[in-house]
Amino acid sequence: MQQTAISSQTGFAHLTDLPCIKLQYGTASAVISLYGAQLLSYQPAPGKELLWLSPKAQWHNQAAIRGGVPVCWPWFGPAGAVFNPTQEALPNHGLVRNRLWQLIQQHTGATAASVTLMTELDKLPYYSGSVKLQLCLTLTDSLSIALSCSSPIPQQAALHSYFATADIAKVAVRPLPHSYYDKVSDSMQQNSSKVAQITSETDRIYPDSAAQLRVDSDNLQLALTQSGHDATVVWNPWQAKSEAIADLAADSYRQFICVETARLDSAGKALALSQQIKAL
Ligand code: TA6
Repeated sequence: MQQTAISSQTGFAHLTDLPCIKLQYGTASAVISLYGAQLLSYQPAPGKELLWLSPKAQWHNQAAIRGGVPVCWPWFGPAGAVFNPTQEALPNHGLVRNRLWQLIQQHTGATAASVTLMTELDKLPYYSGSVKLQLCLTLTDSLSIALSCSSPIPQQAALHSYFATADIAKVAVRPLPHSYYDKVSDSMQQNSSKVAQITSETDRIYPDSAAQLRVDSDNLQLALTQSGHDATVVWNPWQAKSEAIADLAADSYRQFICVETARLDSAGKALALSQQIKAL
């Protein structure tokens, strides 16, 4: 039996005034920000950080925090026509990364610690009713993030995880489908192997990806289990984009790989998307 605990804390890393919640399960811990319901830290053992947070991340002035596990909802990337009938200027990756979510449930037991955060939107650019989105974080000998919305509205979503690596050149993500949409060249591509390795700017959408993935590098051996998804996104901005993006340092691209569990089908139906992270 492990000791479990949940506590509030103000601040994480250099984001000293950020409202956060810390979960503990034995010697494992996780920290989630109420701003964006964004997981910022997962340490399966003390000092073994699996997530990456940008040294230039900020959360004031409506900024989305760069790093951890941002929640993209109700659209992924720029808002497509379904989500933006009046062609407004709408933010990339949706509307919930820069809102304060509410803690609505917490539980500590012998086998897990968990919290549920909720945000309610009174209206969306394409839907006038009120919609609730929940994120449940469960820490046990792995960490699960489950995002759900029971309203049958058009919605896309992604758990946009930034995993920390000591060396991007040694990262391998597998097994991935041979075929993927390459956002860098705006074309479908075929990879002869089922492994993604990062040697230049990478922004790939792999439709129909498996429920179980591995992410490996020098310091990182992870098993990811995903459900409710229809795609996995693999992103690294590489050097030029790292220099161009205000909240990344010039060499940040060497330090993380994004492996994202995504639902891109925008059909009007409920959402239940999850990513489980387990250190091997
Ligand atoms: O998931 C990959 C991606 O959509 C990229 O195209 C890239 O722009 C990235 O996310 C970061 O987006 P952000 O809005 O956080 O700057």
